[in-house]
Amino acid sequence: MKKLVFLTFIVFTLSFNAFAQENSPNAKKATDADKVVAFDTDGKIKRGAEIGDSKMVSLDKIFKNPDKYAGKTVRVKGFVVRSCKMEGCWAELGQEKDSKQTVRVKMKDHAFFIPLKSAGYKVLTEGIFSIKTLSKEEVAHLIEEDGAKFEKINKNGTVTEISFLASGIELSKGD
Ligand SMILES: [Cu+2]
Repeated sequence: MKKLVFLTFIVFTLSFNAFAQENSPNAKKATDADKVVAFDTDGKIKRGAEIGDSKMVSLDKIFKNPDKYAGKTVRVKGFVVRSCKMEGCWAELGQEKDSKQTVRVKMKDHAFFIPLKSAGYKVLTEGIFSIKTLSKEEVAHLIEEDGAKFEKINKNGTVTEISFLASGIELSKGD
């Protein structure tokens, strides 16, 4: 019984955390300026915190061994395969523009955003990996409202995926 209570607690905590981001005191709504593609003079779109000099890890390594990098601050490169169509609060990051295997990059605290038409751009981002289970409701929201795609949806409607909480992100023209 004790175990069951504990497990229930864990499940609640996890699902609460999934929504906590949008309720962060730093959370914002994307403005029109956030939503449009506007490169700076260096040919970049920089959003969120300045990218630091944490360890560079390839997406390939992450896919092979996600647990090893969970909880550590690292930098990754890739391409935007798809991104949030509503506010630009997440991007599916792949090794190529049309990769099937992707990592969901979430802009930390819902406090900064990438343009709505970010697909195909090259990405450099810094943040923290985690393995996340999204609730059925979240999965439905991401698909219906935001235009997300999932490789594998569990029978009960949840999705377990590799997530990346970005503190900062840089986009450039990819070729
Ligand atoms: Cu969004």
